[in-house]
Amino acid sequence: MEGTGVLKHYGVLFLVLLIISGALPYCSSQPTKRFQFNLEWKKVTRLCKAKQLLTVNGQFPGPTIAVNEGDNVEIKVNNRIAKNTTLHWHGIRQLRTGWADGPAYVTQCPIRGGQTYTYRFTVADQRGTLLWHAHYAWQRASVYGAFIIYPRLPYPFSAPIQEEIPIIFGEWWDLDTDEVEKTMMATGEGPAISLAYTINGLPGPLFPCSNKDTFTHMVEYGKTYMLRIINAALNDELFFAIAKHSLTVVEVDAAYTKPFTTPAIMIAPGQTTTVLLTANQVPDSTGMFPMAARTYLTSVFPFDNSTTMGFLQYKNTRSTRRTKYPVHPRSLKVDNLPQMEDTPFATKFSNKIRSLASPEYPCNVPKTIDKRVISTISLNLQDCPKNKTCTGYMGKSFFASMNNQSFVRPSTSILETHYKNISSGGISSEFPEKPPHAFDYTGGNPSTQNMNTEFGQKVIVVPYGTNIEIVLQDTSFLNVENHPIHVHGHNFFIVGTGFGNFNEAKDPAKYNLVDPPERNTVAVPMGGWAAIRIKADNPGVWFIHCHLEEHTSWGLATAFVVQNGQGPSQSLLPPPPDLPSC
Ligand SMILES: *[C@@H]1O[C@H](CO)[C@@H](O)[C@H](O)[C@H]1NC(C)=O
Ligand SMILES: *[C@@H]1O[C@H](CO)[C@@H](O)[C@H](O)[C@H]1NC(C)=O
Ligand SMILES: *[C@@H]1O[C@H](CO)[C@@H](O)[C@H](O)[C@H]1NC(C)=O
Ligand SMILES: *[C@@H]1O[C@H](CO)[C@@H](O)[C@H](O)[C@H]1NC(C)=O
Ligand SMILES: *[C@@H]1O[C@H](CO)[C@@H](O)[C@H](O)[C@H]1NC(C)=O
Ligand SMILES: [Cu+2]
Repeated sequence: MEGTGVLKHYGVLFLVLLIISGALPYCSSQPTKRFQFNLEWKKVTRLCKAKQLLTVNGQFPGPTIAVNEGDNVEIKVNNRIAKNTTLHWHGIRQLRTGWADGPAYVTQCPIRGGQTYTYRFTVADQRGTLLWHAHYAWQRASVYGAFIIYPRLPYPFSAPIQEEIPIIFGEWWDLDTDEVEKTMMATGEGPAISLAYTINGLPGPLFPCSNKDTFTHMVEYGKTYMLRIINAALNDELFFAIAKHSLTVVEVDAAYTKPFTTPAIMIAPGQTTTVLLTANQVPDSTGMFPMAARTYLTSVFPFDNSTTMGFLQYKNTRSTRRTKYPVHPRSLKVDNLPQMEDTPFATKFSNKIRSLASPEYPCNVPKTIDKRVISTISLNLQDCPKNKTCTGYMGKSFFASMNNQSFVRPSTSILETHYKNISSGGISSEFPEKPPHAFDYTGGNPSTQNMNTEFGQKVIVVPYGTNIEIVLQDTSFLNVENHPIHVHGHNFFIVGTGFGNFNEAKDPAKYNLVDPPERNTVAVPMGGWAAIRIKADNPGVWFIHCHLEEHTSWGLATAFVVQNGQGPSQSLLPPPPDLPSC
């Protein structure tokens, strides 16, 4: 008896020691959810044409990952194609587990064809809708899916939810998107564009051969539904609305918001928005209400100007046969969908998003900062090297940059370089903290400017616990444009936004330090700026980049290194044994 007591005692002590020493990668009291993702080709037909599509488990969109707050997650990825790949769990904090974050050559080397890698991490202190997607080349064109975190506590809104409806936007390409990127980089031109937007992989009735490829969801009059809206498109911000219905936003990027009602939403690639919808309209005899999404246009580059459409189908109406649409031209109208150029709507919508800031979910925005970095986010037009032919605008090549630094992927993972303390490898900590030349960023005549950029891997390095503010300043080089900037490994607070040039003397006084939105991706206003605050409490290397894939390819990116703090609980874990090597 005494013996077992002592043993028990030692057992507990051992566990306590393990936890204190930080040797346990995650809290062992929580269950582990396991998933198997096979990357494979699958023949998929859309818009009258079949093509081989890169998929996870043959599904398009890919499988949903649904876990509970606090769960440990293991996703075993078997790469069964003759291409490299990596996967990213977009918005997951990855506390101390940067090895599982996914961006190729930033936190890991690619998983090569035939190889396997298991992503292991814990989902802590986040709840709501996120997404996962490939983070290699332009593979996320078809390799994406929902990542849902069910909360530990009841929802902070009272409406009983009848059902959850995923609304995942994507783009349909006839071309191989890896080739689109390669051609773009080789010629210096802008990229080809997609043929259609999709809702849950389906373009809808405005496209040829697509009546059968239309997302339709049955609803019951008087019931409230939770829409988990995800923008997985490659290169386009989108507006979304459902005819005659309003949407109540309750959460963005897996952080609760103060609920507000809106006729439509704007959602940038990488962003997620959870809304409540009450089926409270009187349907006509068809019982159908269309929903639609199209681009929020802020660029002069060629773009996909199509509209994807789906339907809410009210139950118990005369016509419930799916084959009947387009029922009537009138039923294909979504009057509350903003016009493509409606920047006032986009601005008003973004400004309504506020953190819930309740006792259960306090808004932990840093009230003071240790460091402010002001960075331009810009397109560039690079002079063509003598030995190359560039067929971009004016015989030059398009690029993009932050503070005139175009990020070029290194040949090995930056996280590994950092962990092994290798000073070589070309990565430097000298990312400029201010634009190298001050100019009228958003005014002036851009065509008279020198729009060249510099190439490399300059990163921002901060000690553990730093409160850092990053001001993202759009420029008018080529065109002013809305850029969705995504930060890995941290949520941030959008404390201020504005049009024109950021004024360091005046604008900080107007910041919202009470209930600013908490996100992982900020849509920086076109011709304007956004100030974000981050508590750098996650040791590792974290990619910061534009979530328009074309801009990432052109170099609109950097990385942010958070050094280890005190002791194991503030230190990056060792790399897992199956981490791919370069
Ligand atoms: C979309 O663009 C195409 C090609 O540039 C053009 O022919 C068409 O009229 C445009 N459609 C809309 C709705 O603007
Ligand atoms: C062009 O010249 C640069 C050096 O000036 C060299 O690094 C590059 O490999 C050359 N490219 C081709 C296609 O010859
Ligand atoms: C990393 O390198 C720096 C500079 O060479 C050195 O001061 C530091 O002690 C090294 N750290 C480790 C963990 O090796
Ligand atoms: C960016 O760097 C290039 C190359 O060094 C230089 O020519 C250009 O003037 C710089 N532009 C800005 C805005 O700093
Ligand atoms: C795949 O990744 C490995 C490791 O970085 C690299 O050596 C190889 O060239 C890549 N393959 C392709 C086709 O890019
Ligand atoms: Cu961008």
